[in-house]
Amino acid sequence: MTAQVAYIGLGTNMGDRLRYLRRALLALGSDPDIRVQAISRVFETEFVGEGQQDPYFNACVAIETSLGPDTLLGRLKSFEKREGRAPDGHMLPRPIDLDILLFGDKILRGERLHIPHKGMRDRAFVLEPLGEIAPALKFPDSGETIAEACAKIRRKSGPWIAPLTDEGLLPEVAGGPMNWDLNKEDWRAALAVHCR
Ligand code: PH2
Ligand code: MG
Ligand code: MG
Repeated sequence: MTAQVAYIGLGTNMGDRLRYLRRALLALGSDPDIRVQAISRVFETEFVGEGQQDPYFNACVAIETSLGPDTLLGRLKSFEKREGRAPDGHMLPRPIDLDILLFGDKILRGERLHIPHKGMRDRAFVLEPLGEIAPALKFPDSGETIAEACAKIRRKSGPWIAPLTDEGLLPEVAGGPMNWDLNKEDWRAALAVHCR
């Protein structure tokens, strides 16, 4: 299979949230079948769902991969498990949640895998970080761009969301991850120090 670009949503609302996000990014970047292309800022976001939970940290990355969506999902799930997430922990507080948001122009409507990710169109915690790295990207089904979906959601008064201003997924980078050249720098080595 030829390489595809996929977008992964990262979320956590337990423990040292920035560390969990960084460990996830390092795991993605260390996988021989995955190349990280772009990294959004980190956003602190109000919990969305039934009842009350602590706020999340959310972010989004673009990856290029030769894996199919099912195999990629399997790798994300096994990483979630390694980080201590309960397999049936849907909607419970979690150390890390890695969701495939979009995968090339694939449309999948399975139980296990639903692409575009269910609910992402109504969720600022997905659209805002995704919009930073892929504003012109189109939903394969509706043709709407991520920027358009972001604009729509900003017009509603939804749950709060705020970018972290002092730190990002990649540490010690002036100007934040968006200005970090992932191809030039060994960002994995810089990140590993923060992930022990
Ligand atoms: N994920 C959920 C449920 N609620 N709320 C925020 N703010 N961020 C999330 O990533 C999130 C959520 C289920 O995956
Ligand atoms: Mg998930
Ligand atoms: Mg999720």
